[in-house]
Amino acid sequence: MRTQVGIIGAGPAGLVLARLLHAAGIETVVIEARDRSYVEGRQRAGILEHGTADILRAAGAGERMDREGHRHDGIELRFDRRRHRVDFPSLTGGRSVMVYAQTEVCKDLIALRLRDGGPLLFGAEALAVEGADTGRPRVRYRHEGRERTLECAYVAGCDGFWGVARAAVPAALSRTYERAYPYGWLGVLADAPPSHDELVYARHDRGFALLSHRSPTVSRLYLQVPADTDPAAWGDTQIWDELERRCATEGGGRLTRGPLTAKSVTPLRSYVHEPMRYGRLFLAGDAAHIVPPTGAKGLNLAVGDVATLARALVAHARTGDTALLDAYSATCLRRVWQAERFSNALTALLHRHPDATPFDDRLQLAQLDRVATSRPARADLAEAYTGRPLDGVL
Ligand code: RFL
Ligand code: PHB
Repeated sequence: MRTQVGIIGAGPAGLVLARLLHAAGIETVVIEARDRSYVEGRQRAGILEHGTADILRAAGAGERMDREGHRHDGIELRFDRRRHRVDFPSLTGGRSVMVYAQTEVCKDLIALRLRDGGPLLFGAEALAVEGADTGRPRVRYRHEGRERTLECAYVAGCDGFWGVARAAVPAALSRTYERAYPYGWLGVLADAPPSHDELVYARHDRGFALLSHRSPTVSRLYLQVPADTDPAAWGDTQIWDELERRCATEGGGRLTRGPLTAKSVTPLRSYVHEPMRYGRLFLAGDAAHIVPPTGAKGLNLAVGDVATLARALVAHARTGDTALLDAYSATCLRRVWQAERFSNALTALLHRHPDATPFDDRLQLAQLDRVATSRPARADLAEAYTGRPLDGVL
């Protein structure tokens, strides 16, 4: 098989890229290792930055998001049994975020792709990217029990952190930057209406907790746990009790409880691979970088990368100019490192390090108090959380 842009991975990065290129008349083939129901059911992100929602709309994939998603104008921080709201529009000149789950973003994009008739092969596992530094890169993959080759003008490695595309960059050219955190998140889905109308980020001596939303009847909840925790070791009542304890405030109410329908543990990690381009191979999304989920940046970075890549590929197709393709890695990495900085800082602000001393605890509380009482500190958080505009991409 032959195509203009071979896309490995049908997560948010691969699916948005396929959609943007289709709209510009550029032919793509998407190959995805897993089956459709797995990709559509994988529980992950919930928060779309302002700019991400705009890109989805511009790609013609914003209709259900605008109908069923919820605009959130702030978050609540809890610490020391007190609550502090961070109001986004007043701190950022009118920006907000959209609560709309990654599962729904992927369902919408898959439906559009199949309607467009563009090839999207499920159960097609890329084995390697070959000839990335030549004029004719190829993706070797396995589909329906047979090994095949996809010949491309360009390859987009959108295959997530565990994918194969990154390995095509020669070790001598690769630089990686990494931090593993000594804790993870136990994430659950609950058939229970959200207990608070905005997301709640809680810092507690027993660890971080997050109350998020999926719909008016489904909550998404997280607890900081040791990285090697077995989710099955946590019973439902124990999870609710722990969430309630960590989110408790003076005079505050109880959480609305309901049956838990999914439980998993995610380790927290920061990771950046540089450069994000090698020859005709472009890495995008989690294939190139990981942030801890505290700042809700992962999906947004993935969409930002592919919007930048689509613009560069379209400019090249129309004018033959390679300037934007040549700038791709540096353009993305600038934004990536800002997200790494913010995600790391918010993680450190809200999580309890297992080796924290009483001095560390007081410093952390002083820092939170500064966010609660200083408008510039709050504005800094609000600006990073809602995301900076993707200049020139739309
Ligand atoms: P994905 O979503 O991992 O998709 C990669 C796809 O590639 C496929 N694949 C292959 N296909 C073919 N051949 C191979 N050899 C392949 N190897 C892999 C995979 O099956 C998959 O379908 O990467 P992408 O597209 O870069 O998207 C990144 C996001 O998924 C990720 O950054 C976010 O989910 C991170 N994240 C959050 N991001 C946000 O912006 N806001 C949030 O609120 C947020 N919350 C979260 C999160 C991630 C979490 N976990 C579980 C890591 C909360 C959690 C708990
Ligand atoms: C989620 O709803 O899954 C979610 C929300 C905010 C985060 C991380 C995850 O910071």
